[in-house]
Amino acid sequence: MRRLLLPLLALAALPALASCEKREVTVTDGWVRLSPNPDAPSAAYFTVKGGSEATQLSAVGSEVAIRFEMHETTRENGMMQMKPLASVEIPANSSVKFEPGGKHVMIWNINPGIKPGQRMDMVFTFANGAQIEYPMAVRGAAGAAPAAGEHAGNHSG
Ligand SMILES: [Cu+2]
Repeated sequence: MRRLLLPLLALAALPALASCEKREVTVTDGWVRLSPNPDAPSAAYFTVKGGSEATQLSAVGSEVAIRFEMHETTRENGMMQMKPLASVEIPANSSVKFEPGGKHVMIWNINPGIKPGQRMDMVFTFANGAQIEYPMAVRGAAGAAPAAGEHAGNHSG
C-alpha cells in the first residue's frame, strides 16, 4: 500500500494547479547542435511559448558549459550578420522560435563528456522571475540541418 501513496498525493495536487488561471511561459522543442570543433561555439535552438502575460527571456545557462550568448542572425544589405541580444521579448500567448538562420543561443566550452544522443539540462530565466529547466536533445553537427551561412567558420560574436 505504501507505493500508492505518492501517486495519490500527486493527483490531489492537480486541482490546485488547474484552478490557477495564470498560464506560465514554457519551453519546448529544445536541442543543441554540438560543434565538431571543441574551440568553436555550439548552438541551441528551442521554442518559447508565452504565458498569459508578456515577459522577456533574460538569460540562458547550464551547469555543463561556460559561456552563453543569445544572438539573432539577420540579413542586411545581402550580408548575413549576427547581433547579440541582451534579452528577447516573449509576448503573451504567442511563441518565439529560436531556430537555424534566426535567433539562437551560442554556447562555448561545453563539457566534453556531453555527446550526441544525450540530453543536457539548460536553465531559462525570464524577467518575471520564472526559471525553467529543460533537457535539451544533443545532436551532432552532421545529424542536424544547419542553415546555409550560419556559423560557418569564424564567429565574431
Ligand atoms: Cu551566433
